Amino acid sequence: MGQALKRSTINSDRLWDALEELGRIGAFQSEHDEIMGVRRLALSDEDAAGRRLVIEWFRDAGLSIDIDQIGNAYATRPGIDNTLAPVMSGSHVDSVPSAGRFDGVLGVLGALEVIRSLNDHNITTHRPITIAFFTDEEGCRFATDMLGSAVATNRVPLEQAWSLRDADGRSVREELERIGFLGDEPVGLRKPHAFVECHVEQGPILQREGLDLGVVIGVQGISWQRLTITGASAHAGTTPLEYRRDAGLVAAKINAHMREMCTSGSFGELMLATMGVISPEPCSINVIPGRVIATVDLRNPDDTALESAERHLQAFLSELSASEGIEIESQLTARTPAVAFSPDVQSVIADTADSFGLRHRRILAGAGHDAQEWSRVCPTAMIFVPGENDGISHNPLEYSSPEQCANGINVLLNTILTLADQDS
Ligand code: HGY
Ligand code: MN
Ligand code: MN
Repeated sequence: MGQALKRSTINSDRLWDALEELGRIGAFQSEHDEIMGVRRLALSDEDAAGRRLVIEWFRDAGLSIDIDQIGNAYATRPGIDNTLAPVMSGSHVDSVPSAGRFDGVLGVLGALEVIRSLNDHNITTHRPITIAFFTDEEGCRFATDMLGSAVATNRVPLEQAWSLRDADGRSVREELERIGFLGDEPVGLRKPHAFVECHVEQGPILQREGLDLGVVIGVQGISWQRLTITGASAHAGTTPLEYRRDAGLVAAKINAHMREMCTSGSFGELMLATMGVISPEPCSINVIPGRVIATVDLRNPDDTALESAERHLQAFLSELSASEGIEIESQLTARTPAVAFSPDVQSVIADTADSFGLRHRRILAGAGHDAQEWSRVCPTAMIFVPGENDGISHNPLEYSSPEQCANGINVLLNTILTLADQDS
C-alpha cells in the first residue's frame, strides 16, 4: 500500500496559509518596516491562542487529541494496525520574545500538512501517525529549554517542571491550568516507533552552500546558567573608584571573558558563549548597579570541551568574585549533552530527498530541539530547511520561502510514509 504512494506531495499554498495565520497570533511591528515579529512566550495568552488554533486544525483534520500533564498536545491518525507504535512528528509553537514565524511552527504545521495531504490522497498508513506540539521548547520564560519534551521522555521530573517559576513568580503548573492545558494524560509513557522533526536551520550553512535541505546528524551540547551578581549600588558621581562594588562592571568582565573562551581555541573551534540577559538593578543612569542578573549560554558539539568550559568559567567567577569583592552566585538552569540522531532515520530522509532531486548534506544542529529529547526513546532525526538572510533566527527577519518550506515538508511526508510502513 505505502509503496504506491511514494512521492506524494503536499499542498504548499495550504501550508503557507497556515504559517501566515499562526504567525498573526502574537504578531508585533518589528524595527524593520513591514516585517512583523512574533512573541508567543510559553504558556502566555498568545501561546494559548496559538495552541487553540492548532488544536482546532488538528480536530478538523480528523485527529484524536490528547493533552498530557505538562501541556504537550498529541494528535493521532489511525493506521491499519493500531497495535503498532506510531510514527511521531512535531515541534513547538512557543517562541522567543522577538521571533520570526518559522522556528518550531514549521515542524508543527508541516506535520499537520502531512496529515491533510494523507487525507487528500486517501492514504491509510500501516502504522498510526501522531503529530504533536510540545510545551516551552524555548525555555525563555521558565528558564529551561525543551521542557515539555524533556518531561515526556523522563529527563525532567513532572513535579520539578510544574514548579518552575517565571520572573513574576507564576509557576508552570499555574499557567498550564490558567490557559486550560493542564492535561490528564500521564507523562513519560509514549514510545513512538520513530520521531522526525522538520525545522528551519537557523543558520547560514545551507543557504551559503546552495542546498535545499539538511539531514540533521545530532545536536550540540547546551549549558545554561543564571548568574546573580551582587555588589553595592552607590552614587555614580560621588563614589571614588576604590570604593565601588560595581556589579555592572563584573557582568561586563564575565561577558568579555566568555568571548575569549570562544576565540582562544582552548575549548575547540566551535565553542560558543552568549550572555543573552543582562539586567542591572536599579537600572538608573546615575547609580552604580548593585545587582545584575545575567545568563550564560554555552554550546559545544564536544561534551568534554563543554564540561571543561563550564569548569573554567566557574574558576573565573571565583577569582573575579575575590578580586572585585563581589558575590557571584551561579545556578545551572539547563544542561543537555550532545546528541547523535539515528543513522537509519537519517538515511530515510536522505533517500527521500534524493527521490525529489533535492540537494542536501549532513548537518549538526546548533540549536536545541524537541527531537533531541525524543532521540532517547526512539530512532529520531530531523530535516532542516534553509533560511534567507544567512538563516537568521530568533529575529523577526527569520524567513524561509514557500518553496523551501514545501521541499522540507514533502520530504517529511514521504519520510513518514516510509517509516509508517516499517514492521519493526
Ligand atoms: O536555545 C535553543 O537552542 C532553542 O531555540 N531552544
Ligand atoms: Mn525551535
Ligand atoms: Mn528557538
